[in-house]
Amino acid sequence: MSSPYNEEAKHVLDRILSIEIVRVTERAAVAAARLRGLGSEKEADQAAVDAMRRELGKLTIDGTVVIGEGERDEAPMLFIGENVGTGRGSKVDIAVDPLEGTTLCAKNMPGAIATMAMAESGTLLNAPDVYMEKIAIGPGYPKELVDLDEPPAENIARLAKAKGVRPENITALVLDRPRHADLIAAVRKTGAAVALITDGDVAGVIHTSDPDSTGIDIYMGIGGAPEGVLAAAALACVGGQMQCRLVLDTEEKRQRAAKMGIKDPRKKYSIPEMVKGDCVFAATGVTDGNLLRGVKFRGNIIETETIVMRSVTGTVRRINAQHRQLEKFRLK
Ligand code: VTB
Repeated sequence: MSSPYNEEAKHVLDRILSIEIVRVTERAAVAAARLRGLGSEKEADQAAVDAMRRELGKLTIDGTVVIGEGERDEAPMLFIGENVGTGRGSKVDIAVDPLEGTTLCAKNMPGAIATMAMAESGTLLNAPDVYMEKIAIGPGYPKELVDLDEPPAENIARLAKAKGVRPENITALVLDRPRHADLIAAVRKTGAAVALITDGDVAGVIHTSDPDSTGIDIYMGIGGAPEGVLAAAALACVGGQMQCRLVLDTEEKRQRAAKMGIKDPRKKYSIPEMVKGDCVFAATGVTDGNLLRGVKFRGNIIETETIVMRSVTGTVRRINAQHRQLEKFRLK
């Protein structure tokens, strides 16, 4: 049993960590931003991975990557199962996407971010790098208002009714992919609008948490599973709703998932099943986007914007930082 002193120490540490992780996403974002618009997804991603890993290594945590760059045999860094941090301090699960939207960064298009989440050990869903069906709405609605297994028209109708508006006043955000042709047609048939994004569904899901400013009421469709867990961590902090299901459509994928502890390949996950404990989430803009401003290089000053959220209190902070590049300030 932990003593009250330890509980207190853990609490203080967690509060400190919610600021510490800002440095991690800031550093990854700056590294990727240096390669914006150069057309090289791989290089930009690698730069973000290197920077994130270096910075994670400085944190006083005993961390394990559960959502990372890939499975151990395919990713040399930040692979699933890698230990990160100093090895002292809280035992935590780490989910990272050092460059979410590699193509957005390579083409210098809006919406690339560097993002990560940290949660109590053993509480984040260990998802393989496969597709995931997702549906998400923001806070303030009746429980389980929308359902992954209901047709799009039914979900739009329920959401419109709960909001007290007509379907015409609802906007759904969907990844622009051929696989979503039927979904897009079904949503439009209700009269609701579809906003399409080319990449970046972590930010896409987060947009549902503040429909008044983003204009996005609901996220629907199939994206990456790692991105799904990261988005779930963000919504866990602000109280939105999300349902997800891994797309395990081959025996090979089902076996990979089974190795990660997934017994039911058709399981529908809600947020508390993907993020079972307290968590912190952070994202720094790489390119300008609706959620965050991208990195600005201004002479000797580098500016970053980060959003950081904590599930314990539901606090959302935006941190605008100026990083001075003078020799005496240069961070190692
Ligand atoms: C989404 C999106 C990501 O992958 O998860 C998407 O959020 C899903 O994969 O930014 P496909 O591109 O194969 O549709 C990304 O685009 C990252 O690659």
